[in-house]
Amino acid sequence: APIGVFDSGVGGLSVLLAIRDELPAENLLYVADSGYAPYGDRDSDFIAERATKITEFLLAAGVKAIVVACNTATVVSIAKLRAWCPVPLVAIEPAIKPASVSTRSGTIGVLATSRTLASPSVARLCETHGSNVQILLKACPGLVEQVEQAELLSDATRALLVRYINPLLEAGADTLVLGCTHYPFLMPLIREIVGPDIAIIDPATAVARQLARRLVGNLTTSRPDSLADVRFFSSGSLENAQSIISALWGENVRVHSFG
Ligand code: DGN
Repeated sequence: APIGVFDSGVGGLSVLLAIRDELPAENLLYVADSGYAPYGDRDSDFIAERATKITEFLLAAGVKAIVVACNTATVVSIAKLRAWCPVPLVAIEPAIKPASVSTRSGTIGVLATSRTLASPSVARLCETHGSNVQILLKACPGLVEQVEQAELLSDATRALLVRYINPLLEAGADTLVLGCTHYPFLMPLIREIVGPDIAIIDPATAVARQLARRLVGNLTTSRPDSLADVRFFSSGSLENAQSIISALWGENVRVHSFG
């Protein structure tokens, strides 16, 4: 059975890439809810409803586990999904804990959508891990859209990043948490802006490992003769989805329509 992975758009492909690296024999189904992206400005009920629809679709496709590869969807919908979803659910969330353990300056910056940063789950993470560490939350409107349009290196994207990141560096942050799955695709620009000495934390690999642990005993064993099957679905324009997903995934893929 395949593993289902979803995001509001193409950002979750950063998690899908980590899952493929960690579990190369697994068949994967990816849903990009691009027709409704970005989730950042939608209200919680709307996002939770989309998460439910996508989860039902993945279950109908026979998945053995579901990965919520969207921080925004996690913080608004994970409790509801856990209450009824019959297969293991693994959800990404901002890596505030590891960042607060590893910082040396005692100041960390968290980049994410406004919706994620305003959520009770992030407030809880800050309360639990913020006693000896200064946690600076930085909402980054516009970055998801830049990634959805494959503007990974443009001047406009760079200007937005500089505007969001510089105040964090000026405040002494030595560690940045990428709290939105779209942002790892901006890593080349982010690294260029912050220089070599700032730690940048992307929890995608940790999520893939957690998934592997949850599936112990239910993993696909080696597949010597054929490659694992990875299938892509989008609720947005298929033409757009096809070109952007192919670019971010690193090979030409066919995208099917969803929803
Ligand atoms: N990739 C989503 C996240 O991790 O929060 C972006 C959500 C959105 O669409 N704003």
